[in-house]
Amino acid sequence: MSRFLKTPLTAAVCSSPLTRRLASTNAFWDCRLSAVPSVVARCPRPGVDKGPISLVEAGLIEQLADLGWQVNFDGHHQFEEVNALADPPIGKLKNPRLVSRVTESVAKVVGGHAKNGELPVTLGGDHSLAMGTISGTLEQYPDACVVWIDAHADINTVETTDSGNIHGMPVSFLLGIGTSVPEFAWVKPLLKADRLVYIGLRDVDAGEKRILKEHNIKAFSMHEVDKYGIGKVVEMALDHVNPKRDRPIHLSFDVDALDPSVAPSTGTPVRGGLTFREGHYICEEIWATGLLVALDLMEVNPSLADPASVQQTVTIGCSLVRSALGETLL
Ligand SMILES: [Mn+2]
Repeated sequence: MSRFLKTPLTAAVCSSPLTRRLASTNAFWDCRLSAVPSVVARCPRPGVDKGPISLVEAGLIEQLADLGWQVNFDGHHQFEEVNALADPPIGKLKNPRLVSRVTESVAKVVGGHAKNGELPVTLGGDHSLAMGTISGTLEQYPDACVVWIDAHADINTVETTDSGNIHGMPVSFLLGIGTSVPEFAWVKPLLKADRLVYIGLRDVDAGEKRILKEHNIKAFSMHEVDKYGIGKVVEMALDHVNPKRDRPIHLSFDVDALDPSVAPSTGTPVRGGLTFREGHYICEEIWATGLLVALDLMEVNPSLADPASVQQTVTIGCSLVRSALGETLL
């Protein structure tokens, strides 16, 4: 059951190995959480690019077909080579040309699938990719809302970012907050602040907290999940961005929203996160609305942990996607 997608239900699985060509340069892999010694110790961290392919190798395409989806998977997207040395920072922003080119290309791919009535499922990869996926969705569905599941708000601006890592900034670009960067002129500020809601936040920079308040952006941190329970939180989140349950929904799910004990192999783990069931419940409830038009599953990074932890993270990545695409417990 889906209000916006064509039948037979068709998923277009896009895997976006952003950053692969920089893996050896170390340029992209500076950490956001410099206060966490264990994270610093593991930087730089090539390997986010392997996240998408490991989900596919784990059988995701077949699993979605078993759920009744027609699945189009056209391999892993290849992007124009950008020489890291020819991509010096713009202000603080790291690898701006590469990120801009890859995300713009993702926007076109996702927008094309959405226009076709298919459900774009983007596997990442760096969460900066959501600049592309959400731009693609909003191009086709201007009144869509975004449900962003994450430990982080990813809403730093050119002014507030300390690290210059663009994966901490995609939401501000989509909202058109902060000084605009000519390199990212293609990102139109199509997202309205009242069409965005967060669940799972627990590591938000001071500047980001200010932005959330100033723009009145609804966010349910882990505090609210503890206080109200995940069922109530998802209901309140949808009441905010989708009060009549008639707007298309773009679900952008960063696996670091889950507790590191559940999904250990990710770039910026933060303790105190969503449980296995809370993560799946969100996906199940979004699917149950019949309004899902796009899904991102981001920041699976198989290079960061021991093999058992990697397998655990990849397996849960697959099961989150299945839950968001209609798998139920009964
Ligand atoms: Mn994120």
